[in-house]
Amino acid sequence: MSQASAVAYANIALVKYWGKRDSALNLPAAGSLSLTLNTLRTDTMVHFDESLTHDSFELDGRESDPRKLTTWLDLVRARAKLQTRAHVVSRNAFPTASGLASSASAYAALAVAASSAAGLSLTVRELSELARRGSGSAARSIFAGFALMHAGTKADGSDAVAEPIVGADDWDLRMVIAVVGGGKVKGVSSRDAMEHCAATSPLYQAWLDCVPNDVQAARSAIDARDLAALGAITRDSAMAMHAAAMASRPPVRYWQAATLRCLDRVEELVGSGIPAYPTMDAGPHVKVLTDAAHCQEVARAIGEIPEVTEVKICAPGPAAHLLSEASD
Ligand code: 2P0
Repeated sequence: MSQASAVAYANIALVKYWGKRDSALNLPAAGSLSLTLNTLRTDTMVHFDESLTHDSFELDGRESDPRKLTTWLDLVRARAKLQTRAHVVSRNAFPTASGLASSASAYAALAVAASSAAGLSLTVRELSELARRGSGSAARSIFAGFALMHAGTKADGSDAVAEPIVGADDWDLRMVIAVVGGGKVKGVSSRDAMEHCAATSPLYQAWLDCVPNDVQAARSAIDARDLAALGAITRDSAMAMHAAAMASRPPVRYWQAATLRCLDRVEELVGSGIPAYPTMDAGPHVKVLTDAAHCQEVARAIGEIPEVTEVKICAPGPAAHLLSEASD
């Protein structure tokens, strides 16, 4: 009987991940680059309990279907040579499965908690790989601040891991998140959407062709602390990803009318000289990259849009970490 608790924070990709080279091992088709945020937090407790006959999963106070979790926990059990079932309790400090990157913080927190509870002592690289098996973006949430995810080339996926590039304290940017439509659960999962896009979108290959240059340019912009350069890549990568998704047959469209209103408002801000660069994930919400000096003004401007139900200002956030050591 062994238990551990961990916390992890969601990340928002500045250069997006959209498409896989292997679905079974969840290997990305291209690299990506992200910023871990300080407020989108998941707390997870894992308890391997001899008295259980199956895994149980409580998410945000409700019993949830444990099937996907069991498949992932089997990886941990195989590595730890363990048969024991687990009780998992997880809580998100933000809407689940709505395009606010809840699976990223979820599987990063799970990787840290479950490996510790199982008695494993994994390196951060191994934690990143384990988190990736649950959700591609989770590999990046193992790390603080800016993280670079490698597509890797190995068939076993051991090189498809993230690495930290610039820490949370090393560049004081802000991500302003406009929650559109109350953060309701999205219609089509990003996993299904990216598979459908890869299979049917005439723009999918063009999208993949953009990514290596965008990752390289984003790295250079981060090294130079050049917000205008990083912001332009952030905006362009998101638009290219959504263009590829929208060109799927039938289309995958996460945008709502309020999404466009947010993008219009961001353009107005840019027109008045404010650094504001939008990005969007598998949901209608708009996230705006800006700096500490302008984040309040950006938040006020997009908060005025009627369908924007909540605005969060996030700063670079910490790495996933244990809250309590494993105990017997
Ligand atoms: C990203 N997204 O880079 C991209 C941009 C959504 C849009 O990673 O299938 O839950 O579990 O590996 O990580 C969301 O997809 O996908 C995502 P899986 P994941 O953040």
